[in-house]
Formats: sequence, structure tokens, C-alpha cells
Amino acid sequence: MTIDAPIIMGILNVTPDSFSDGGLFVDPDLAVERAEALVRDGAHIVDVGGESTRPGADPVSPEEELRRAVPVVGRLAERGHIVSIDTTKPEVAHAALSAGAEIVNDVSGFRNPVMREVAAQHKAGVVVMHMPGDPRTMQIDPRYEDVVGEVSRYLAAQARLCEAAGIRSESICIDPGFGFGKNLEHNLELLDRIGELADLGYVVMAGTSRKRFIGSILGLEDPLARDFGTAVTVALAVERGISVFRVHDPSLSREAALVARAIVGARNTRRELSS
Ligand code: HH2
Repeated sequence: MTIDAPIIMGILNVTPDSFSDGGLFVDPDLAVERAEALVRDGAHIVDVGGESTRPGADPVSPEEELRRAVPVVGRLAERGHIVSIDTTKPEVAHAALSAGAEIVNDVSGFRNPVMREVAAQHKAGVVVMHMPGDPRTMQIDPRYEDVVGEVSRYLAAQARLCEAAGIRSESICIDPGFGFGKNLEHNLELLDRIGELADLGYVVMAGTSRKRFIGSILGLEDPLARDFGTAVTVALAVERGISVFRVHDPSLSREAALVARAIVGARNTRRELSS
């Protein structure tokens, strides 16, 4: 199936403690309903997560994560949706892919070689994200000499490891990991220069949705109030050549992406005509 860009990955957290939708979709029926709403609102992919990665979050056992996520993945796949599993655990990735998921979204950047093997065996698409350390410690005074350079080198190295494990380069998406071990300045610079990541030759995804840096700019404590700010980041990322977005509210972000794409498209047409 080919999908026209912008591609929207809708977020479905089946956790009690995610930072913006924790506890809302733990019930599998409500989770399926939410996924249908995400798709109606423009999501092409539903990203199911059974463990919160918010700063300071406690780890969840593989059994518990399997119990939360895999039945929902199976039901969504049966309904014909493209499903991604948001996990760092090979056993969860394997079970979700066996239940019909097609993509593994690993916030730990496929550091675990078994994750790479599982994805390769299932011929899955992968999202390789940058996160220094782990969620419990990542926000303790994050420092970089050159945030874009360091994130870019890390993602290139991890993507190459995925390719060495047998994952095709076209199946690899890289993501700078907004809010994962980054302060406000780091997030702003990464967004402003996100186009440079595309030079690595992989599809690039932006996951800015409802993140704390948007809340701190706007003075909004409530993550649910950050969708407009999120849509602005999406428009700016489209302008910088990015085409895949992981968001909680697909409708606003999709509109922002389509308007930004039309402006960029018209600019490109004018340039072609005048050259
Ligand atoms: N952000 C979160 C989780 N998974 N995956 C990718 N590829 N990129 C991201 O930026 C990203 C991600 C955190 O957001 P959310 O899932 O809403 O919260 P929580 O981790 O608390 O469940």
C-alpha cells in the first residue's frame, strides 16, 4: 500500500501513566474505539504503546506490556489498520508483529541486537529514535556540544546496524526523539535543523506531539492543550522536508501539514518554471 505524504502516525497509549493520554484507553474496547477515531481523523498508522516513556517513568515487565498491547494490536490489524508497536522489548515486538503489526517503533533506537533480528525476521518497518540513556535518567541535565551532529551520527550508526541485521534501508525511519534527553534549546534547534537529518538518506519522523517544550513556550501545563502548538511544529517540519509525524490529534496536524505542503509545492513549481 502506498500512502501520500504527509504520513500521520496516530498515538494510542494503552497505559495507565502516559503523560497525556494515560489511563484513558486501558480498556481494549475503548482503545479500539480511539484507534478508529484516530484513523477517521487522518492517521495512516496507529502506534500502540504499552509502556510510558515519559521522563522518570517506571519500567513495566514484559508480561504486563504484552498483556496491555498485543490484544489491541491484533484487533486493529484484523480491522485492516496499519499498526506500529511502540516498544523497546524484543518479546513484545515479536508478539505484536505475529499479531499483525507491521512496524516496530523503538525509542531506544534498536540498541538491543535481538530487536534488530526480530524486526528483520518479520520484515517489519522500523522507527529508530534517539534517546540518551533511559527514561528514568535522560532529563537530568542533558548536554551536547552539537545536538544536531550528535543525534545525526547516533541515528546513522543505529540505522546502519539495522541494515546489517537485514532490514532494508527503505524500511527504516529515523527520529531525533524530541523531549528525550533534550532541554528546550536542544528541542528548538533540532526542529529548526531537522531537514539536515534527511541528508542521511532515511525517511525522517518528527514526534513533537504535546511535548513539554511546547507547553513551556506557551505556559501550558495541560498536555491536552498543546495540539495547536504541535500543529505549528508539524507545519515548520514540513517546510524543512519532513513527511512523517507521530501525533495524538491527527486532525489539526494533518491540516497544518497539508497547508504547509501546498505552500512548499507551489514554491517548488515556481522555481522549476523560472529555471
Ligand atoms: N515519543 C513518545 C513515545 N514514543 N516514539 C517515537 N518514535 N518518537 C517520539 O517522539 C515518541 C515515541 C512519548 O510520547 P507518548 O507516547 O505520548 O507518551 P508516553 O511515553 O508517556 O506514553
